[in-house]
Amino acid sequence: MTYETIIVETRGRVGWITLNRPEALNALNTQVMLDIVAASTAFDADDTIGAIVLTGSERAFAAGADIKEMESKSGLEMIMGEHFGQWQRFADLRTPVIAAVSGYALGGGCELAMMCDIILAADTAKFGQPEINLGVIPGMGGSQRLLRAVGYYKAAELILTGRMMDASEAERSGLVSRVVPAADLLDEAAKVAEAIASKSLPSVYAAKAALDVAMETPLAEGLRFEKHAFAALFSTDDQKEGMAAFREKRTPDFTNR
Ligand code: CO8
Repeated sequence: MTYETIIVETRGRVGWITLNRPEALNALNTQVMLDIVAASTAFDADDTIGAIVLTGSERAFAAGADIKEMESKSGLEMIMGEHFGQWQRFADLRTPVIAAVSGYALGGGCELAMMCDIILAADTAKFGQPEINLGVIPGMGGSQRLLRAVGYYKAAELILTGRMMDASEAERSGLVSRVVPAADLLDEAAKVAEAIASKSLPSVYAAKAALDVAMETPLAEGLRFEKHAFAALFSTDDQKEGMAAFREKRTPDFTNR
C-alpha cells in the first residue's frame, strides 16, 4: 500500500513510518492523520511486527497541526471533526512506538511524539506547545501529557508562553528518553526498536498496557492491574522459555505463545 504523506517500510520485525510533507515541515493535516493511523494500525495487526518507529525529516519531526487547514474552521466543526477519535486510535496501539525526533516537534508534533512510548531526540530537536501564539491551546493531549511528563510548572511555562525548549532541556525535564547526536538518531531508533521486537509479544503488550494504566489511574488501581497482568504472563510458553533460558545461561527463543 502506498500513502500520500508518509513513507512506510518494514525492516525485519520493525515497522517504520516517516512523515513526508517537507513543504510544510511535516504539518499534520487530515491526510497525514489518516495515513499514520492506517499504517500504524496495519502494523499493530501484524504479529510479525514487534515495534514501530515514527520519524520525520532532519529539519522537522512535525511543526504542528496544519494551521492553514484549520484556520477557517468553526469551533463546532473542530469538535465534530474526526481528529480526536482518529488520533486516539494511534495513542491506543498495543505495539510500542518509538518517536525519533529531529528538528521541530511543535504543537501537534510534540503531542504526536508524546503519544509514543519512547522519545529519542537528536541534539537538534526543539520541543514546544506554541498554540497560545495562535490564540488557541494544545488540542492533541499537550496540556495533559506534557504535564505528566515534566510536571506542572515546566508544562505551565511552556504552554502559557509558547517557548520552545532544546533537546537537552527536554531530556533534563523528563520529556525525552534520551538525546543522541543527530547523525546517529535513526541507527539508535533502530537499535531500540529491534531490542523491543526481539522480546516476547505478550509481555511487551502487557508492559505497554501497564504503563498506560499508570498514566491514567490512581496507584492502587494501577498496582492491581500490574499484579494480574504479571500473573497472567505465567500462562505463556515464553515465560517458561525466558526463565529456563536464564537458568541455562542462554538467549531465550521466544515464540510469542
Ligand atoms: N501548519 C501549516 N504550515 C506550516 C506549519 C504548520 N503548523 N509549520 C510550518 N508550516 C509551513 C510554513 O507555512 C512554510 O510554508 P510556505 O513556504 O508555503 O510559507 C513552510 O512550512 C516552512 O516554514 P517556515 O518558512 O515558517 O520555516 P522557518 O524555518 O522560518 O520556521 C517554524 C519554522 C518556527 C517551525 C515555523 O514554521 C512555525 O512557527 N510553524 C508553526 C508552529 C506552530 O505554531 N505549531 C502549532 C500549530 S497548532 C497545533 O499544533 C494544534 C494541535 C492540536 C490540533 C488538534 C486537532 C483536532
